[in-house]
Amino acid sequence: MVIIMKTVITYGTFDLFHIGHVRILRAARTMGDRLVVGVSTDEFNDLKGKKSIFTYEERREILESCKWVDEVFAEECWEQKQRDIRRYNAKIFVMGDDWEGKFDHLRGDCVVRYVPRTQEISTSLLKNNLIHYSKVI
Ligand code: C2G
Repeated sequence: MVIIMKTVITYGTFDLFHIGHVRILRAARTMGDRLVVGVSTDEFNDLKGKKSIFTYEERREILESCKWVDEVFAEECWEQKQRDIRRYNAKIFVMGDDWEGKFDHLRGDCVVRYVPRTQEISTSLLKNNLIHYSKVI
């Protein structure tokens, strides 16, 4: 009997891994049987105008230890998604709704789903809090 795996794919920087990341990874994984995640390299972060606290290798290792993630690969550019979707035979592409509409062009290759972001938390909020608390200690 052949079992067809329904692969879900998502992307992100995932710096200072937090509950918002956990929730979207869980939401994505539970839409299928396997979740593959493209983690932005430090170089691609530069392109995105993001400076991570954790290096790519550290962010990759953290994601690989997350129960909802089955495989991690490098996200090096904006244009690789269609190739990745084909490479992994992904049936569903998931992103937080801060990206609503930005990846609709991928609908030709797979289902595209935007899920609500977790409110009240973000990497930049954590960074600002850490900076603030380091001053008051
Ligand atoms: N996210 C969320 N809730 C938060 C913070 C983030 O649901 N409070 C989601 C984002 O919507 C995204 C994922 O978690 O789907 C990863 O977020 P980031 O690490 O900020 O990734 P981003 O910089 O949006 O990179 O090519 C796509 C980019 O790599 C996405």
